Amino acid sequence: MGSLFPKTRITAFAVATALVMSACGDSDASGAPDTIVTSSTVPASSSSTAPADTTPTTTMPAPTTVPASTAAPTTEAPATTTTSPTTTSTTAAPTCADSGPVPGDALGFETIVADFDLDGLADQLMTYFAPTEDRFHIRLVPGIGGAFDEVILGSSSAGAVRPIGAYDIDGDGPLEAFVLVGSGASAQLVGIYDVADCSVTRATLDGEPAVFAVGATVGSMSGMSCEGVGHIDSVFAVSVDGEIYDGGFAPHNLSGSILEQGFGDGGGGWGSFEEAAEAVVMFDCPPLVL
Ligand SMILES: [Ca+2]
Ligand SMILES: [Ca+2]
Repeated sequence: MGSLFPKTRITAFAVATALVMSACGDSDASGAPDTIVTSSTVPASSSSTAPADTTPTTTMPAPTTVPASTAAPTTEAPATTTTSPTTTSTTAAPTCADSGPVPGDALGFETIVADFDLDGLADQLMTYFAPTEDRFHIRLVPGIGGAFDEVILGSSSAGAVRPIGAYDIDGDGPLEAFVLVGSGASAQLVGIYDVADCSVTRATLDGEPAVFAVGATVGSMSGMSCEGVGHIDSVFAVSVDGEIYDGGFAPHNLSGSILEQGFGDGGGGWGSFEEAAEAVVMFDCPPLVL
């Protein structure tokens, strides 16, 4: 029976059984899917679309070059000297606000680098663990300077957390980020962040932080695919008897940081657990471009 699922699969997930049993493609035994690389196929052609939205919420450094002479007006001073303000109105390069340093006890830094906002400057996106909070943080260090930092809701020391990729999900040019936000018994949990010039925003689905599971248990398995244009697909297969699995996919459209599930296809005979896992349990998104 022909598969309705039109996805190609990445080689990292080609060995289905091994992937599934190890909770999703962890060939290097790192506890996370094998997906990230540098250099890639993120569509460079879209680079012409300037980052539409945000003029960076810049804290333009006030011109500190106040002529010292004007501060202390000596009344008899020749007018000529005071009226030569050396106002070097050099337009200071815009920069982002800085949310402050990371906690001193922070550990477990994981970083990816990409030009998320297409301004020509490499931006760093990192995660780290804050022991005193028992939470992971996500931190954006834009190429233009500054830093944005916030807690990854729901994270704890029990889960694997790290950024794993970037892709223009909504097709507007700037990249969105994939971040491992936790792990279950047999799956890795992937969240999506909308990356703006100076901040990141967790994508939501039905008002809650969106989580995509990549993994499998008997009776149910799922993965993610970036093959579609302008959306991301959740792919899945389920079985009522634990032997024959039916697969399908559900597109998720992204608008800003809001995901909405579209109409997919839930039919298709995948056959055995192993066959279904090979087709479904994957994180099929392009590796990073730098
Ligand atoms: Ca940039
Ligand atoms: Ca985008």
